[in-house]
Amino acid sequence: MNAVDPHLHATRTTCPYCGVGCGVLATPDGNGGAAIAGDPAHPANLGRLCSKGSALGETLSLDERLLHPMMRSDDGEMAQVAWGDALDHVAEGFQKVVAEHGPSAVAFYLSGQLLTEDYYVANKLMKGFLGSANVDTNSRLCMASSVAGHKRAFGADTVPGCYEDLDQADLLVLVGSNAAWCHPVLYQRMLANKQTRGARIVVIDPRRTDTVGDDDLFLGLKPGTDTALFSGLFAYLADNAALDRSYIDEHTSGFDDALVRARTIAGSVVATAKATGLDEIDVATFFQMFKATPRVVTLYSQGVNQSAQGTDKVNAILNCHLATGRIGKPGASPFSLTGQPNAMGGREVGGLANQLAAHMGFTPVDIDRVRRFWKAPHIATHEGLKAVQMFEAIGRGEIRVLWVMGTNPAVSLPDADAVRAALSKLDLFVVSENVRSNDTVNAGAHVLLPALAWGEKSGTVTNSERRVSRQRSFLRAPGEARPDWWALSEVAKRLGYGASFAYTSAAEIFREHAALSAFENNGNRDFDIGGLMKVSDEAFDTMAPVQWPVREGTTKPQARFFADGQFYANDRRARFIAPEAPELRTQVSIERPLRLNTGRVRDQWHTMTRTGLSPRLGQHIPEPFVDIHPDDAAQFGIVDGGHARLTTDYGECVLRVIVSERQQRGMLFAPIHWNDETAGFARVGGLVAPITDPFSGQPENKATPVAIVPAAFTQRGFVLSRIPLEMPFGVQWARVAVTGGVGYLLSDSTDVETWQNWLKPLLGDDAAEYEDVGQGVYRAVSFKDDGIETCLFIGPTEGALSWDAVKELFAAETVSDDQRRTLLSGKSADGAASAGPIVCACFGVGRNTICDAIAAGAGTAAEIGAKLKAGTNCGSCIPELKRLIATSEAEPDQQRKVAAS
Ligand SMILES: Nc1nc2c(c(=O)[nH]1)N[C@H]1C(S)=C(S)[C@@H](COP(=O)(O)OP(=O)(O)OC[C@H]3O[C@@H](n4cnc5c(=O)[nH]c(N)nc54)[C@H](O)[C@@H]3O)O[C@H]1N2
Ligand SMILES: Nc1nc2c(c(=O)[nH]1)N[C@H]1C(S)=C(S)[C@@H](COP(=O)(O)OP(=O)(O)OC[C@H]3O[C@@H](n4cnc5c(=O)[nH]c(N)nc54)[C@H](O)[C@@H]3O)O[C@H]1N2
Ligand code: SF4
Ligand SMILES: [Mo]
Repeated sequence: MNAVDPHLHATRTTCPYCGVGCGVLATPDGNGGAAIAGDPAHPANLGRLCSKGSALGETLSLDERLLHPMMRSDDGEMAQVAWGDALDHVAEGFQKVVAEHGPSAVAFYLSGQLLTEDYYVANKLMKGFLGSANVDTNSRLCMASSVAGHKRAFGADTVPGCYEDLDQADLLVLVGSNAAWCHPVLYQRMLANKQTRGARIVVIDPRRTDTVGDDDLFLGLKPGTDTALFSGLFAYLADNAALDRSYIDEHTSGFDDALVRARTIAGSVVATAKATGLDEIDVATFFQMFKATPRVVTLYSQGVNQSAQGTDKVNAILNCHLATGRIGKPGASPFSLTGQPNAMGGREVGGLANQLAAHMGFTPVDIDRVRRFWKAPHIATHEGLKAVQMFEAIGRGEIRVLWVMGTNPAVSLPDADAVRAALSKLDLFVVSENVRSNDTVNAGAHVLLPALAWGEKSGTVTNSERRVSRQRSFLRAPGEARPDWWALSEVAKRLGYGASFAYTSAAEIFREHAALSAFENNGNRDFDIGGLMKVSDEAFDTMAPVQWPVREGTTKPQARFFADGQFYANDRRARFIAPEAPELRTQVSIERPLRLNTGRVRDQWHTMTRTGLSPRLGQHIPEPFVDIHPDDAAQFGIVDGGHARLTTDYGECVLRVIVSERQQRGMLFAPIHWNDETAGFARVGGLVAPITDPFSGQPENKATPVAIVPAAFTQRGFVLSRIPLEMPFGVQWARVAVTGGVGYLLSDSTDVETWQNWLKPLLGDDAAEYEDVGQGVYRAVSFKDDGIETCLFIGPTEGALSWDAVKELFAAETVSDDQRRTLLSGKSADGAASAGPIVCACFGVGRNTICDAIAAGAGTAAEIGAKLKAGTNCGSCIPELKRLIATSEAEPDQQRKVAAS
């Protein structure tokens, strides 16, 4: 089943990160690693990969992996146990609590990073056999508002368009999407369209991100005001004869009411500008462009979904596309960009608490249909609790047993401190994981079940354009790791449901899932892959990426939905929705004068359990930070490069400061990635308000009222080590992978002696130390064999050394005598300047090298590319290259200063 021999030829598989769903060719090296390349035959990427995908080979180490089932004993220690014992314990726990407290006292919390087959089995077990719909997923934090918006408008959760639309559009509107960093391969596709066909790009985001190109229209609106912008657009289209009247009349309902509402929210360009904080001229330009361009794709992501009015934002966008009939046509469609590799697969199986299965809901007819198909003894008859409410119910003791699979809620849910506290109250807390340690595991898990990871697991995922692709194993299952579907099926057997969970392969589960999608479908449900329900094991193994629907008996592919106006409501019409006027549900105040926006950086993935292992990816942005506008920084006494303490009603953290004009006044931005495993005091999820959208239940992750004050530290430094180390308490630290080990960036206000005492047990016989007592500088290096084993550099914050030169020596296997002598100076032995922080992750090109090339005459990103290759693979760093060129023109010395900080 999972005893795959490592075959040394390339395996076609799919990237485990974002929803673009790029095809990957993985060639195992026979030692547990693999060479990674883009799959030229995969329609999502045609051979391209972004920095994260390219670095997948650096994330395959088993060092941090959970390889055996573990159980907490009575003395609180985790100990390895046999699979059978762990599974017995889990089954008994579920059985006992269901018997005593009913099925609503148990829950699963799943993930858009599971395979469809894992997801299907989990959903079937909980909703069909345990009798509860308490199955929710991190997709609640991600896609739920799009799902709810689609269902309200289309009668089904359908993504109408496909990636080819991005090549064919003349106008690409990105709303709340930083695609340059979060969907890089698709973003490159959009840029190619811009370059070859002249497509225009509009970016709607409170921050000027790297997604905004020089000649793009950037609408830096006030947070949460997207509904006003698209209401204004709707009214403008109506007032300027831009409607598709026949489409509206024949295929939709609710137009008049929705238009009346749009007019009350923002009935003119002037009113729209006022409601959004934008310039009238920019609003008018955008409206005019949208009106004049039939081929328009509006792409939206977390700036839309993660909002207390996310569903209304989605519908405000869909209204404009329905009103112009620009839906499901080549180059003309709304397009929800999905986050995770299998966000879509989760929706297909019904992994959300308010779905049943296969795009069916909790209507009597659907419940009966799914019950008969599954031969389910205890079918759930009503919706379960959505993520935020689920964890609140855990906190109140109403849910007593929880199985978490493939997600790290102690980091990623809002009000994450409360989540952690809730987890510690569970009677039984089961975690299926790839890693031995993360914030959720450490929040008091009773049972840990080792799951196969990417490269080992095998099944299917569905990307943003409804394309089902295979993830294939190319590495042997390590230790006792097993597929998630296997662990679920084993528990089901122990609960007495063996006959319904007798799966022996992912292919078998996939066939059942496909059969359910077609069961009594008759064209009434969009999700139908009945054409695949008889796929043989061999055909499943070689299955090429395929877009749904794949209806039985039809061979004609269907790339798009709804150009024909046939929707999925009973009357087959789409609905215009009248949204509420935008109004943030939290208020800023004197105590909390700013709003905290949160999101992603280019080279890290979520809670860093995988990208955090890649030295290449650790170089772009090595520590957590907060972006602040210069005027706000001045007002609150915050300095660039210093630290600041952020406080909300829910929690606190301390972050390094970046003062930037790209940030709008009144708002801060902090990345979500760092957590208690990878930093001290930087778990941003602890700050976020647990306010949710009334329709989707999705939390508003992007606008929590916050206070900021300076946090000054007297010392700054770093540690490089072959193995992870525990930092002294109270230190502000951030950990990233470096070549050959781990690196910690440190800030604190203790003294040199504290660090000397901390280091003492780590310094071996062969060590060199340097101390300048007057200056408060201490540097120490311990050697093993011919290389560096551990080193610590600490000194006053002012004038602190960069770690680049030392990192280069740490990476080398042997350090020469000359290098040893100069090491403690922080300079490289040959006196050459270091490459500086890496800008181009694909080719490892540093900022200093790039600045030298600019100084030597490279005046465009293309010229830098020709000289250094930087920016010529995934292209994600091109905006940064352009910025470096612009800054060096303005102020030639500025770059060196930045690089030295
Ligand atoms: N590098 C990287 N890529 C990823 C991921 C990752 O962790 N790292 N995660 C994947 C996942 S799961 C997801 S969901 C996607 C997310 O992809 P994106 O949605 O593109 O990423 P975010 O950074 O969360 O947020 C997008 C933007 O929304 C903006 N925003 C905030 N408030 C508002 C608002 O009120 N209106 C508008 N219009 N914009 C607003 C933010 O400023 C931010 O720039 O990325 C996927 N890709
Ligand atoms: N403030 C704020 N919070 C956010 C967001 C935001 O923008 N702002 N974004 C939200 C969004 S969109 C998302 S998607 C979430 C993501 O947040 P999470 O889902 O919590 O983050 P991950 O780090 O992806 O967690 C995945 C975990 O599953 C494990 N894993 C990976 N593959 C498998 C597998 O096959 N089986 C098993 N059993 N385990 C596996 C990994 O080791 C890791 O621990 O964060 C959400 N939280
Ligand atoms: S864009 Fe990057 S992260 Fe997303 S699927 Fe492609 S290679 Fe993976
Ligand atoms: Mo997501």
